[in-house]
Amino acid sequence: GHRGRVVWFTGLSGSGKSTVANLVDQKLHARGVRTYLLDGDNVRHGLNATPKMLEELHGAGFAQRFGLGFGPEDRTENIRRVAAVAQLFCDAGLVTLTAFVSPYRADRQAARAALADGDFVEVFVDAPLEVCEARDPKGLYKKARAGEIRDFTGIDAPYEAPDRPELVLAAGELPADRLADQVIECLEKSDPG
Ligand code: GGZ
Repeated sequence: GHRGRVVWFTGLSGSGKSTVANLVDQKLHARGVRTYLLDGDNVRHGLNATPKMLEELHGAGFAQRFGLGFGPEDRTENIRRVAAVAQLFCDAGLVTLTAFVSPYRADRQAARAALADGDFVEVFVDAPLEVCEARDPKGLYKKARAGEIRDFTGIDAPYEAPDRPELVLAAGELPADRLADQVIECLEKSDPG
């Protein structure tokens, strides 16, 4: 089919958003579905570059104005731009997967509101903080606990869980491959075409 949609993964750092989204991307691709995956790796290094990255290119003042970090306003702007890009890819007929912490309900709501009914599929990657912190794949929780990183989600910055997501993944309990199958099943149920 040619129906574009946005599959919006949200959850803590280390919950498995990117892993599951990558598996869903591969599985959809294998079925001939045209997809695109937006995540921190391709967005926060490019479109939404950090102040540090921009400083090298354009100097401190420029970096201050246009770089995006992890304070509340920076996250809101990060998600606003991601939602805008996702909407464009969706218009182009792609199943667009986004994998960002996206901790604020209002920001996710705005992303949803920009799309037609049914085109926004919110997937809560629900792993308990203890599980994410035990995984700590990048050592960021450890740094946050030590006070070396500030505004870290779940430690000294909030995460607002979705009220009515289309899907909740028990990401502390099931392997990523099973979770990816649940996402595919959810997408097929809402659009069998
Ligand atoms: C949360 C942070 C932070 C802070 C760096 N808080 O596990 P990761 O490494 O790969 O995923 C996290 C990613 C979060 O970026 P997002 O663009 O998804 O965040 S948001 O949607 O809130 O704008 C983590 C890393 O960047 N990271 N500092 N302070 N995660």
